[in-house]
Amino acid sequence: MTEVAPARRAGARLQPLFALVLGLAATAIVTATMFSVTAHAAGARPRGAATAARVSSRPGLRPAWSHGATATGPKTNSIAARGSRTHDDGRANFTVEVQGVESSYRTTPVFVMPGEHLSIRVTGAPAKVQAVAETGRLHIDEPGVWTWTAPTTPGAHACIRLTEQKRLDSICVKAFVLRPYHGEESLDGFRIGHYRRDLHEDDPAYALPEGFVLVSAEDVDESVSPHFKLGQFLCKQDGTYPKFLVLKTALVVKLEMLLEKLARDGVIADTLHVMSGYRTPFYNAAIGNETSYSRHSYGDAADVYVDRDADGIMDDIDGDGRSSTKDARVLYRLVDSTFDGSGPGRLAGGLAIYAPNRAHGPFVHVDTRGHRARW
Ligand SMILES: [Ca+2]
Ligand SMILES: [Ca+2]
Repeated sequence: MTEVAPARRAGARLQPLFALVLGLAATAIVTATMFSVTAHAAGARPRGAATAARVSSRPGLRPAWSHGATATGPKTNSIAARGSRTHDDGRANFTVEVQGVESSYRTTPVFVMPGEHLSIRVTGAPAKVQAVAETGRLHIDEPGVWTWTAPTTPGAHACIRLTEQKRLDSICVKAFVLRPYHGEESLDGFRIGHYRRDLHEDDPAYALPEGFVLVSAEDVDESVSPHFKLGQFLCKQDGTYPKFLVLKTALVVKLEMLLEKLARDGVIADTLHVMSGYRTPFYNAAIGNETSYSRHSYGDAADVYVDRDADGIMDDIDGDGRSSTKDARVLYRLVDSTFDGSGPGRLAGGLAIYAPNRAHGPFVHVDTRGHRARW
């Protein structure tokens, strides 16, 4: 099922330990491939329904990833007492380009239609890169360029693992196979609402989503990148699993880059709190938004803040002793100075500060609509 890049012709020169590692890896690859083939043969993905009751019976349970990054030591969110932690940026020593977005994050998500042909290109690797897919079909087009054909099962997700052969650093391009969408008001009982069919300002970024990520209860903790989980982007509306969302690779990459920027300024956080990621048009209207064109409904927007102590409000990252709009302004400046619209187009987008009110603390809205927007 899985076609891989030809191995380096160095068998005779392999050191015994390296050969052992390769042997174990090959065994694991074969096992993983067999497993996924078996799962597909069974035609089943019974994960959502089986566990929905367990999860819904625990309302208010905060997922582990939403808790503060500072797991040890006294709780603090002041800039003066951040300690000596370092930020693991989760970057590999080479870069992958998928769907027009470049990323060197060791987990990089990509969202594909059933049976879609996905082009994967590697740049900057110090040695030959080998690719192995857990499922689907992988074809090497030329050195460093592959075409992966997604399985036809909506809801499947699989790693296409790219490994450079010098230091064995690797990137998992984690492909999520979308459930095709044609404007239905709900999917498997999960309310979507209505997308407008007329494009806002003729911008194709406002086209009807072609598909949705199916999120079972187990998928909530699925990593989409080194510091973000799929569940962080779920719409906050009620409903049982499976749930559905739209998410864009560029948004996840942008949020990872923002975490790196924060770390360079001394604010080390394991993730950003995503107060609002994907919003169904149904939910967006229900919370009182009058626009039908929120970027949240297109999967490329997130309202975020730093919340290492998990108290539900922005941390005091400017060190003035309190949480306020000034802390959101720190995030704003970092985004504004990094993604000014003149850089990679896929990462350019909207940015706004929101002051605290009775319903929420301060936060910033970040999106990757493809061009600069401020309000
Ligand atoms: Ca906090
Ligand atoms: Ca502050």
